[in-house]
Amino acid sequence: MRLLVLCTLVAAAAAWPNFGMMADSPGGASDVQKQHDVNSALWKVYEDIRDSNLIQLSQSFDPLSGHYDDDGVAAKRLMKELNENRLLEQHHWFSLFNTRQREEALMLYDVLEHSTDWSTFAGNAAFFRVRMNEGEFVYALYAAVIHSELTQHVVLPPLYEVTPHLFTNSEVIQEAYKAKMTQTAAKIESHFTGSKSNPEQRVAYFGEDIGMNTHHVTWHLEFPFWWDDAHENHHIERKGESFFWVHHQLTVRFDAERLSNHMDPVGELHWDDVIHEGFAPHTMYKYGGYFPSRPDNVHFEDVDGVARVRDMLILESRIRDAIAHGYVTGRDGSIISISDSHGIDVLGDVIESSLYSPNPEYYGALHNTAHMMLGRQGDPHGKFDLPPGVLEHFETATRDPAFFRLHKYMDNIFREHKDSLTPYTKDELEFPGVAVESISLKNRLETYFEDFEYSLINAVDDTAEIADVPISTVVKRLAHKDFTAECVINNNNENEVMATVRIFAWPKYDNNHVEFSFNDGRWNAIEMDKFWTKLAPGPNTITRSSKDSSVTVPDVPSFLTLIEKTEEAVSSGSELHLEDYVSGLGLPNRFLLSKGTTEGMKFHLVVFVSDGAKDAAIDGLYENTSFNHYGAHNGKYPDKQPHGYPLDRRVDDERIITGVTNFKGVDVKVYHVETQ
Ligand SMILES: [Cu+2]
Repeated sequence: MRLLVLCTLVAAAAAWPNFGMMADSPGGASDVQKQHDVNSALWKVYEDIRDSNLIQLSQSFDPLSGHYDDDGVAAKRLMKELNENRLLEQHHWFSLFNTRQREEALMLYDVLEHSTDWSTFAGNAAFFRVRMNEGEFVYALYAAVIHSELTQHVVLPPLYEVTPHLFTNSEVIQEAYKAKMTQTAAKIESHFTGSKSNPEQRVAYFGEDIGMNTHHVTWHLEFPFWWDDAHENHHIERKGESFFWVHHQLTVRFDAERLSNHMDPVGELHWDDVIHEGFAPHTMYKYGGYFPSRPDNVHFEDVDGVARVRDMLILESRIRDAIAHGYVTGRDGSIISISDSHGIDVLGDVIESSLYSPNPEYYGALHNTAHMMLGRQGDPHGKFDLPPGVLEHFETATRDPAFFRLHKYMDNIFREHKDSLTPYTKDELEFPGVAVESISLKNRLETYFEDFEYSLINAVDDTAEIADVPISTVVKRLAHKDFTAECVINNNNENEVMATVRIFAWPKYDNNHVEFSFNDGRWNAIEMDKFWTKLAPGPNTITRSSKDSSVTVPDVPSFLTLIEKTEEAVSSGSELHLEDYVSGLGLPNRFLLSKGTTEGMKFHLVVFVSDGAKDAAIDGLYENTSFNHYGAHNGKYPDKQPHGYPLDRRVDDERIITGVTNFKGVDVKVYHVETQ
């Protein structure tokens, strides 16, 4: 049945609907038109464009005649590069970590971002799609759709269906080519990389989860390290802190998965130690061959053109010096204090590093360089002319278990900083008159593996003359049953108050069944949810469904569904309702719980209720939907408190935090139910 539906969709897509620009509101094209154009620009991105309007634009549009808010500076610059044949060829791999390739992608991003009307945006997309490297094009278009004001309501198709090579195994891709060549519909089973003799295989479902990979890529698109305020139209608030937080959460979640599978938490990687875990990616580029492998137990080597191992040690020591001092030194020698809540933001910018770093000349780019160092250990001197490693793409990085070792290393540096701050006092933590009376779960917390099917149509080569056959892959992915938590919160004040409810959970025991201390547990806390709620005087029963968790997003509809919905709206003249999918920034909603164990794995679930009026970054603005985004209004994050608050600082005496009435913890169990 499922296959049948897919067939009709594929047929619909083969007969690609064509229509001209639709007239609309004074703003220009409608959201439906924009969605249609973005779909068309990304459909079969390695092939010729199929949409006749875009084909025509690709031939007739002149980027120099578009409308821009930068006087066409970006368009002139890119056209010059194009006309002087300096741009990377098509059918070549692309990596954001390659400086020149990134510059080219960003030149196109700038052109799109500075386009002030849709005909200029769409015209440029069509024009450059047929003239620039496909990887650069996809990156630039994704970044532009996320950041441009023109595309606020456009939903980006799932990246795993646009560039499937970066999300699945080479074996699956080869099967897909075979299906295409023989014109035989295929539903190919995907398996996680490696074999059972590799213990890391037990947690491969986490690193290779396509939804988690999409979350990771999307985060890096929303908070790009290359973001330049001088160039773009706004400042991205708390970017460095967000860098810390999103990777900290991936790290602690990975550790919880390891504990669920009876493995120790991941150890940190270090420059003068061997890289214990090798990795054979079994993944291939669309163009550029296979991703390079790395054997077990290799010693870090200097990487030509990237960095020397001792440079990395020097950068690390400069950063740790800054932490010990409580300040970083700016380019001009100025002293920038990091010994307060804001310090983590500066430190995140320094460690990544982003263009927000106050002194990249001195502190370097520990994270970005480390990704390249680690990514190249299979061919450090370029002897074998191998393409970049999985660590040099945000899509593929987490497939390599060394990714988590690398991030544990950086997370420990962040912890050194957080631990240097004074613990929160009782006064700071208290919310007078408010008490969490009870926390209960309405259902058993239950995880399982489900089959997820996605299309590989865009992975294979084809011609417009021959209709597509449905080709898809089915992959197992971790999911859980929806659950509801109920909290009784007493408000002993006379008036209604606004509260911020923060929910975390951490594994209760380590792999030897030794209970984590409060201080270690809270550092391993997984953020489950955060939301505002009004508390009336007296007892309040707050029920919250896992489906509403603000750290997660629902599955984006498949590319073909997106196309189908768009074309329906086009032909009926109706509106598109894709609001739920506009931000792909959160973790997948089905991924909220760690796997747990069949007998039930104990987690400590804590609820902390703080004063919403004090927490709100914008007075009176309590938008639950905006916690996922980089900002509710004008790029402002709605919550003033640091990410992870109040568990972000060390707890020397747990009685202080567990003693306030607005904090409560209970033990819960996560059960894993084996399917098949
Ligand atoms: Cu990352």
